[in-house]
Amino acid sequence: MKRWSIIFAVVFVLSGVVWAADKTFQEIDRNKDGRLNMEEFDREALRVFNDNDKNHDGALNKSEFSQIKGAQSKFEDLDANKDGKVDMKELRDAAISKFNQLDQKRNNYLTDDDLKCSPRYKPEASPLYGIYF
Ligand SMILES: [Ca+2]
Ligand SMILES: [Ca+2]
Ligand SMILES: [Ca+2]
Repeated sequence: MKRWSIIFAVVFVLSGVVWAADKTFQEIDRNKDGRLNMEEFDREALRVFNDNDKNHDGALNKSEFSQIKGAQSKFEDLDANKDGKVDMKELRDAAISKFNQLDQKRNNYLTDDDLKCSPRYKPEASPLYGIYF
């Protein structure tokens, strides 16, 4: 019985670590103004991009892309020039269009309420994935 509770405790701690690796709204909001602008998304997206560009060729192939937990877009949709890789420019073009769709007030930032209007909104997921990936 005691051994089980130790195992559960370990699993609980590990799942907390994995979850914390997904940055939440507050962490992406670097200037702490309670809203997210495109620069803040870009910075966070670049970090995720570099983390997953395992062969360091400046692009994500399908297997690299598939490692991104929480990614909501189809690889094929992001690969605009159909070369089998997604680069930061393709990601950013797609991200800007999603950002602009949500930025109804055209003030170049998104609040938590704006993000909740997204069909891609998931309360448990990092807001990054509503815009990028
Ligand atoms: Ca901000
Ligand atoms: Ca790569
Ligand atoms: Ca491409």
